[in-house]
Amino acid sequence: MNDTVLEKAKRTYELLAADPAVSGQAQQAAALIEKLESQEITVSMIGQFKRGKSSLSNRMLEDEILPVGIVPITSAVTKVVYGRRAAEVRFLNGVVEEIPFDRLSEFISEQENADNRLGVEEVVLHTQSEFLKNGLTFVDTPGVGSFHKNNTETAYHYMKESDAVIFLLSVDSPINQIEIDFLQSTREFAGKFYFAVNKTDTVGQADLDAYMDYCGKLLRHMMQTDEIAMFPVSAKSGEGIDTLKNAILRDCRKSAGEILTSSAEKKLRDLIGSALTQLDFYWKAMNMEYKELDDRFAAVSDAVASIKGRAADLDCLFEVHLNEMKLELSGKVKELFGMEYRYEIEELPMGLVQMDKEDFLGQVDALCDDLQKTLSGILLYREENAYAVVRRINAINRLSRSLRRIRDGLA
Ligand SMILES: Nc1nc2c(ncn2[C@@H]2O[C@H](COP(=O)(O)OP(=O)(O)OP(=O)(O)O)[C@@H](O)[C@H]2O)c(=O)[nH]1
Ligand SMILES: [Mg+2]
Repeated sequence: MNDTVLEKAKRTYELLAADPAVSGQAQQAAALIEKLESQEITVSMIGQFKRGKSSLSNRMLEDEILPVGIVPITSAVTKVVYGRRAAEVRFLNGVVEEIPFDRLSEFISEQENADNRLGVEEVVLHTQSEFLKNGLTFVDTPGVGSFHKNNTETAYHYMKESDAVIFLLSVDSPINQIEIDFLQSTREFAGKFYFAVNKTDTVGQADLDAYMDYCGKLLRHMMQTDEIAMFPVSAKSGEGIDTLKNAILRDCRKSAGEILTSSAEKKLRDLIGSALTQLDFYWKAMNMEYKELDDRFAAVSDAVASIKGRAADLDCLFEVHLNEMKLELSGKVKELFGMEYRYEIEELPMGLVQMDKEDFLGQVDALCDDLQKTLSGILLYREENAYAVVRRINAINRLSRSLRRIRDGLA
């Protein structure tokens, strides 16, 4: 069964990779293929802020590694995998830095890294937890709905990567609209749901029963199924944790393929949808007034000139600057043309190899020139040759049709 969705993902990748107009989606398809081939499941802890996600994660991992607290805390996606105890911070600019565990909150707490001013992309922790032994990746995420909008955005953005989710509720607060909205979005991507109800230590049995009954009905209605898996737990006392862990491990053993297939089909549907939206945009761009396109291309030229000017003045950390320039150019294309134009961001472990300046300037030039050439090509900017125009229009039509066919074949 997995083969089918894997084949569809591969076919999608081939189609997308052949057209630079959808390079962002091609990268996503490549990541999806890698995930399906590795057959490794990602289980994410998600929910509203302060439900106890990090506390419950610590309990499940039997290691007090994640910072917890009374105010909004978690601000970065934190992945946990099996291995010798170590922590690494991955920055948006590609730099990867190993840090001691006692410095974690500098990078993943809202208080110490407000609005993610340090540019953390994610943190990866390695610990020898039994729960992770069979290759499961566990992820703690920022909570949605707090004053800190960047945390909500990070959580929404990240949930697209989860295969299975532990959706954390808390017995001291019935499910609310913020949680309902978040759950509706998550349904579009995850293949399996575990609804954990935390803080059971704070109520008596009668109140807990009433809560489970009320939320159970609501969740069955929202998920349109009677098979809702609900787990009352207390991160504080440890009650119910083993039942939750065992259910997840049993499913990972018995139905990993099914969970991955279901989540991969949803992800493939989403990325095809986003590629089609992008192709739609080209129609609009091709029909734009010359003046409007001229202005946008002039803005690209300005951005390129500014990058080249800055590059000439730099004298160290060339690899980091090159990655940052790629991110800057992607941002500019998004801003001017509304499209995802992504580059491979090279990973840079600390103690990077020093690129020399000549090589760096050559790469900056190539990056800038390629972007202008590609944009002109895909948007047919000032293209006088009618044959080239027809060929491009046909290519976009063919690509859209093929993508729609794959999407229609998904469950
Ligand atoms: N009584 C009780 N308190 C809990 C339990 N789990 C967590 N808490 C408390 O709830 C508060 C929030 O815990 P966190 O684990 O930081 O919550 P979070 O969901 O990770 O919060 P954000 O990262 O800000 O989204 C802390 O004060 C915890 O001590 C529980 O099972 N029982
Ligand atoms: Mg947290």
